[in-house]
Amino acid sequence: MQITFRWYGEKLDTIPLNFVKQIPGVKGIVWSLHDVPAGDYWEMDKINQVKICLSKAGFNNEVVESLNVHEDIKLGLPSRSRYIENYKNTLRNLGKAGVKVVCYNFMPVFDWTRTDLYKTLSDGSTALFYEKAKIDSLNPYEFLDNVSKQKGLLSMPGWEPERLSKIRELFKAYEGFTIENLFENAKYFLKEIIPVAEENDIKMAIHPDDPPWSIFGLPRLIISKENIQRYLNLVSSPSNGLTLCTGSLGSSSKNDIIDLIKTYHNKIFFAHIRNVKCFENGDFIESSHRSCDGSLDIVKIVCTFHKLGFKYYARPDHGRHIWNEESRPGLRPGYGLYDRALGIMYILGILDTLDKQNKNNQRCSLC
Ligand SMILES: [Mn+2]
Repeated sequence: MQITFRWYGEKLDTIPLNFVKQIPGVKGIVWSLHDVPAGDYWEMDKINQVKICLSKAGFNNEVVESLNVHEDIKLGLPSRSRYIENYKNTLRNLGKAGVKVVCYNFMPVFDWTRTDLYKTLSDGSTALFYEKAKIDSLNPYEFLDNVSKQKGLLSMPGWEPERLSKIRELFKAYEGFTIENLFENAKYFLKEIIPVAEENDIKMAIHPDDPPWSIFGLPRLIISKENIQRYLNLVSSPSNGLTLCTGSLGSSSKNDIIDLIKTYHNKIFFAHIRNVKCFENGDFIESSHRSCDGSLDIVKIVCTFHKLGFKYYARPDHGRHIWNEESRPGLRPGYGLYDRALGIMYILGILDTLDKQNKNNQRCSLC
C-alpha cells in the first residue's frame, strides 16, 4: 500500500508540507479544492497549482478527497444535470493532472457526525466522540446549535457554513425520501460519471457513511456489506469502487472489517486506517491506532491488506489531539499532525514486519 496524508491546502492547513515530509514513508498528499463549493467545476489552473505545490514538496497528487456531490444530485432534482456535467468536466481535468483515485460520498445533508470534537480520553488527549443518546434525543436543529459552538467544526469538510445555513430547506427536501430513492439517484449519477472516470483512468472510491446507520431519519447508503454489494452492482465497472474506512464502518459491531477487506479487496482503491472504541450503549470514540486501544484489530487489518497484495492508497485518517495540539490556532478537529504521524508509524511497523517475514519465507504470525 502507498501511504498518503490528507492536507487542506496552503491557505487552509496549518501544517506545513515540509513537516509532513518528515513523517517516514508518505508518498502522496490527499487533496481537494476546498474553496470550490460542491457542484462547481474545478478549473485546470487551480488543479495545476496544487499539483505544482505538492510536487515541489516531493509528493504526488494521485488521490483527491473529496470531490463533493451536490445535494440536488442526491435528491434527484432536475437541476442535477448541470452539476453532473460539472462533475464530469472536473474528472476530465483531474485525469489530465494525473489523479488516479477520487474519494467521494453520497451522504444526505451531513457528512460525518459527532457530538463532541474534543472528548477527553483517560490519558488526557482529546478525540472525536459520538454519544448515541444525545443524537437520538435531539432534532437536527438542536444538534447543530449544540455542536456548531465547538471550536473548529465549521472549518471541517462537510460542515461548510453555506451548506449548514440551508439546513432547514434541506431537511424539508428530504421529507419522505427513502433509501430506494437514494439508491435510484446514485445509480443515475454513476451511470453518468463512471464512463468518464473509465476514459480518464480514474477509480471512483465511495466513502462509507459515518456513522453507518440512519441519523435524524435520513437514509444512508454505505453502511453494511449488503448495501456495499448493492452499490457496486449499480454500475459494474473497474472504476466503480470503495474507500474502505475502518473507523466509519467499524463503529458498528455488525460490520466485520476483515471480511469486507477479503470480499472487496479488488474494489478497494483507498483505505482509511484508524481505530475506534465502541461502547455497548452505541457510543464510540476515536482512539489511537494501536489495536489494544480500540475495538478494531489494526494489526490484522493491515496484515489482511498486505496478504491480498493491496497496491492502492492508504491514509491514517483522523487522529486524537495530543501534546496540547488542540490549542493550535486553526486546528481542524481530528486532523492534527502528531497522532496521524504516530498512526503512520504504527502502520509502517506492521508492514515492515510483514515484508521481513515474506523475505525470509516465514509464515505470517500476525493474522
Ligand atoms: Mn474515513
